[in-house]
Amino acid sequence: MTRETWATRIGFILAAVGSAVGLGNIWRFPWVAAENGGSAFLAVYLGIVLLVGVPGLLGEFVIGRRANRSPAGALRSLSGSNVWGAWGLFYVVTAIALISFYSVVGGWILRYFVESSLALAGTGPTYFANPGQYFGGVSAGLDAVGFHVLFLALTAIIVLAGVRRGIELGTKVMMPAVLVLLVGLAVWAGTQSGAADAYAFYLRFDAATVRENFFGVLGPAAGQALFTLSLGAGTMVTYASYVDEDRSLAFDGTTIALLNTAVGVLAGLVVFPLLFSLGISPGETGTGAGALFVGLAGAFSQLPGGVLIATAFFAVVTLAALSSSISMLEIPVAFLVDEYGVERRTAVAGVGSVVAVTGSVCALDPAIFGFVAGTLVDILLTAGLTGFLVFVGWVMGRDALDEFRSGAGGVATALSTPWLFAVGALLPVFLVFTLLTTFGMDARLGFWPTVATAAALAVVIFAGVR
Ligand code: ILE
Repeated sequence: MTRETWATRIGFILAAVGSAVGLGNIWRFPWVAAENGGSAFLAVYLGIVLLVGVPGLLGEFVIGRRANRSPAGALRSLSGSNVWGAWGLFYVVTAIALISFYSVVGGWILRYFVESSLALAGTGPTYFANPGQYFGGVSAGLDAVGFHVLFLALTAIIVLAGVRRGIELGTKVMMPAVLVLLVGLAVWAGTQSGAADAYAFYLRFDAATVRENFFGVLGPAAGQALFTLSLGAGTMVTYASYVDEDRSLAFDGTTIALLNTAVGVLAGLVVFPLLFSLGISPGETGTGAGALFVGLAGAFSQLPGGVLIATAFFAVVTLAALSSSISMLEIPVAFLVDEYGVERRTAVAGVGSVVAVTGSVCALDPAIFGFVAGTLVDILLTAGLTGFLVFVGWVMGRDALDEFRSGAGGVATALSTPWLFAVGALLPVFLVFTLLTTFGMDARLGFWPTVATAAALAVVIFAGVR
């Protein structure tokens, strides 16, 4: 059986943007940004996306396209080592952990979308009456399990249809819809009374605040950058494994990161004005995963035209979440198809059943949900990306450079060697550093030793590829 590839270049870009743009941009980003001081966070986050996210994304692309395999098989076949093969299984586990909590939130969103549509059609505005109480019901018990399974089933249908007819076609329809609706919503939100305060909170750049908070926001900003670009789980390795050799990975990767960032910033331009219009200061909405839902649903219930806006908003979020969840489900599915010759249908059914159970555990137990969605995901993704980058820098080495240059233009080719130093030395050290700060290391103490280690590693790689 020949392996599928993307039918078109834009198909790959949109699928990857679809993977990147998701709950991370619309639900997690405003929430994490608000908790970490708004604009100060935004500045550090954008820096990390550019300096760590883009090169890291290209690292995953290089592995995937070189091997034409999903992560586990790719690491084994490129290195010829069973140790790397075993490490590859880590990504299958990460993907399952991710999609387990992700499809629970996807289920909440789906529920809000269904309810908003029903209200729009005139059949009873359930959540508009009491947003806070309503969320309690949505996020607990059998209701949460049911919508989680429904969301997962939608994901599985798309993945079942395959790379071209499912993922590519699906994201080609979903992503433009998300962009258009989101721009419309941002313009509308800009006309609301809280817009000016929201922009000040979110966009005003203040160098002094950034400097003061730099080390504090580093960990969350890095975690969010990886999450939003879908890095560290191997979705981008998997998607790049369906890319032809004549495409410039550097160009595509930069485009994908830019589009993803634009959507993230745009989502903030929708969410913050709405919250401020209601007099809710985002930093005070609490840390709970549901704060944003309660705040937004409250805004929709009070603002003129709220039902229509709510329907559009939750449609955007549902589509964005779906185009991400398919990229996560594709990892274990591609693993079974590539490595064990399992039929796609059987693989989707098998992995789907496992996630139906693990997701239900997350849906029923808020403590497990909180742990998986927060700490565990940050750790898995950071460790996962570190593994990929060490592999690119130290196992692939020159091969990575060749792969990077294949199909690339002059500028990208010129940047390929500095890129290899970055992914082989600077980025892994930086990622380990952020991981240690997550575990409580004093960032100020660790900073200079980290810089020294990174520099030393860069010298060794330079000596190797010269
Ligand atoms: N990047 C997506 C998001 O931001 C998912 C994260 C795939 C793992 O929602």
